[in-house]
Amino acid sequence: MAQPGGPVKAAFNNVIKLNAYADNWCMVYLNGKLAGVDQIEFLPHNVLAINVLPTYPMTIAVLAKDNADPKTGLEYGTQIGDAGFILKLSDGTVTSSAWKAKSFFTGPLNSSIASPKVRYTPIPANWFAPGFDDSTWESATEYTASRVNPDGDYSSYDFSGAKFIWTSDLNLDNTVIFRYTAPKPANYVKTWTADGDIDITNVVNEARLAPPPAPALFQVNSEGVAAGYVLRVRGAQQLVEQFAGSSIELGPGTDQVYLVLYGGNLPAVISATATIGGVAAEVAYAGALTPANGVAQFNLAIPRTLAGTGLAEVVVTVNGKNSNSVYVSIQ
Ligand SMILES: [Ca+2]
Ligand SMILES: [Ca+2]
Repeated sequence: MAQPGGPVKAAFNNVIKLNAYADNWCMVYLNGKLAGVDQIEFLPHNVLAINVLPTYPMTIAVLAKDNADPKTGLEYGTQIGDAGFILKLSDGTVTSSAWKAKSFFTGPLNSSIASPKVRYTPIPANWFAPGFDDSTWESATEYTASRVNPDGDYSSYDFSGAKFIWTSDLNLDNTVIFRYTAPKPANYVKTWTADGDIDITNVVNEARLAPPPAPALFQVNSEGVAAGYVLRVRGAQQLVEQFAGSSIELGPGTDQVYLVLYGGNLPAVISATATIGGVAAEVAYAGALTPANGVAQFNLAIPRTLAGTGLAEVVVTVNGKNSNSVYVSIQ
């Protein structure tokens, strides 16, 4: 029993159930923290069921993948597979068109099976964070259960009242992120006051789950194109520009142009240097994202001497260890 005036610990009856079903795979973040990952990389139909100690408002962010070859978007060689996602929390929160959706891997473009091409959009940092701006994303599209055709144990879990959702293209959009912030349910009263003392925000590095210590730079595709964006400081303005699939323009000499890159496997940063196209580039920032999730960000000032370089190799060096090489193109 709690002492009068002392901390009140959460009990098991404070826990709610989360059921998620993805055709074919998903991972779920709640309020910026990884809450659950489908353990099975590929099963045609599977349910992820987890216990949740809720905190409201609750930002739910889901990355879902359809079964699709990363190079062609096809499955089983020559087929275009369809997708679908549904989620319900026992507090009554359900998937619907009130959720946001965005595709980051689409293909085969124009449904061309004979000559399959795919399109990738870099997944933004902190897509899972409560404060992430998804205001420009499309609303999720609802699909009937008969269209998605869920199978297996699906019917033994409670999804009543929830809608199947995806983007507007159930066939070609293969990696989709959904976001929704659930308000505090009416009449909900939080009865516990002790949030605990455990800190698991850095458990990946702490438990040596990822192979440190070389920093890893994320890439958009198998050709090594860097994952990130360009931040252009022009007077009092800060302009964000995408560079995947295009060249970076350095612009007028008064612009300060930064390459913002994402990566992982970042140890505690004691020293950080970088080269772009073999030229030393100032590291304006090297560190973890907030909330911490094992993803690192590197802000590199692009030297103006690189104008006209074309394809340029980027390497960061943290505590004396070189990262893999990624590539950008500079006009
Ligand atoms: Ca598909
Ligand atoms: Ca599928």
